[in-house]
Amino acid sequence: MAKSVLVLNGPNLNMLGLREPQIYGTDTLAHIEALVAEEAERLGLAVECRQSNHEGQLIDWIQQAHGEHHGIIINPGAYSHTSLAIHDALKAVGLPVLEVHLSNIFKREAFRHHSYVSLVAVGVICGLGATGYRLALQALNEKL
Ligand code: CA2
Repeated sequence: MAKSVLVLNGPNLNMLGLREPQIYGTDTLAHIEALVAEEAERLGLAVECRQSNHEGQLIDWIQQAHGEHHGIIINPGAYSHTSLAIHDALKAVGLPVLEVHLSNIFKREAFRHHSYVSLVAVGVICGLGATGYRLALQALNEKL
């Protein structure tokens, strides 16, 4: 059976392509999810993409990934820098996690330089836009 990957996007990422293209590019979230689906098919992986603006919803999906998915790719958005609860949920679920950021968070404000999620991630990809999700799928595929 195909290994399954859960791809989570956090708050405001539903706005992609609509605002701040100089930071986040012109791709919409739907376009990024289509690229992810295409790459997953090429790799022979099953994939499920979800986005929420709510911390608790993201945590529920992370918990439910147990027994359902084999790995998680997450762009936690601003929760990267604030959410100990998402950190704890990812740690508890025990699946390999790849963290993705569209922008290079290290070239931006100091408050974006720390991520609670990075502490529980196998790896972090940032600054490569939509390509980051494709690379994360490839990296996770090698881990699974
Ligand atoms: O670079 C990333 O992918 C971020 O996770 C994006 C978050 C930001 O808080 C992180 O520091 C880095 C923000 C997502 C906001 O997305 C928007 C997209 C279009 C218009 C407005 C916001």
